[in-house]
Amino acid sequence: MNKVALITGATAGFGKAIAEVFAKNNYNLIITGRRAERLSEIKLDLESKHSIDILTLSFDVRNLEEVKRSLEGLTDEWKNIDVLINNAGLASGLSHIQDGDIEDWDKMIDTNVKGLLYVSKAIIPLMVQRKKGQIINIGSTAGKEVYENGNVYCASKHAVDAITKGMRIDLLGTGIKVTQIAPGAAETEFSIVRFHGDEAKAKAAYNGYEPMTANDIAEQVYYVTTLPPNLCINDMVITSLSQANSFYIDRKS
Ligand code: NDP
Ligand code: 8X3
Repeated sequence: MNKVALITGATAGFGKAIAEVFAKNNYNLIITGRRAERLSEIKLDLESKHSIDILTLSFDVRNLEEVKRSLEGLTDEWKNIDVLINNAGLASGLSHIQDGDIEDWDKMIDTNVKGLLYVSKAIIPLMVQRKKGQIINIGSTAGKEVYENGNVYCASKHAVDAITKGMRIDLLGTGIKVTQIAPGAAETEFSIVRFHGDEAKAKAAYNGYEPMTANDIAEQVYYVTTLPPNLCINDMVITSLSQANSFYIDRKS
């Protein structure tokens, strides 16, 4: 029987690539995101290529009632989730704290921190009951170092770092693995969203060096699920060769 993975934010970027890699490895998938049409397209595409089933659930992770309605009623076929990938997230705006936009701050904290918690709260009890499972939280190098203008986004990813450590500690003895993957820069829709749709600014973020791709991250997310049962990767910081951390990038131009 196929294992089951639930991926939040599967309509684009890392989440979509993670869905592709897990599908290739015969996982049945629950894919989520706000853009229902994209979820349907991905389901159609991946089910036609692989012997798997996909359940699409369209909801906003910021809305507790939507999260509960979508995840608390999972049927027996879907509730035995082996891997939960908390990936949905965003940066919104890039400015000094004194110029920050409160709507941007709310969006980042509500999505990256509270959304991750709402989804986890719905799924962890199911894993505890089965005494197995793996939670993979997508953090960031922004959760390791704070950079100029990154203030609230960095805070939200430092929260993901702390929540992941807390989950790992509190779930000791339950059989559940907890892993954070903390990527550096990767070219997805991330920068377009950060710059509120300004594609030129988004492109410029990757000037002079080669960022990672979504597939680079997806392969590592899958890798951390393939360790022997007694091993757990707690934290993986991963960047392209040209990036050492949030501050140092070897830009050729
Ligand atoms: P994308 O913008 O390409 O994808 C983001 C995904 O998150 C989309 O599927 C989007 O779906 C989903 N999402 C955003 N807000 C919500 C919401 N309120 N409810 C439900 N789903 C939501 O970005 P990435 O793939 O790059 O980002 C994925 C994660 O990786 C994020 O947590 C990001 O912070 C993190 N990250 C990204 C890095 C990068 O350089 N790209 C580096 C380090 C970390 P939809 O819009 O359909 O709801
Ligand atoms: C995304 C990477 O460097 O833009 O989390 O913060 S960065």
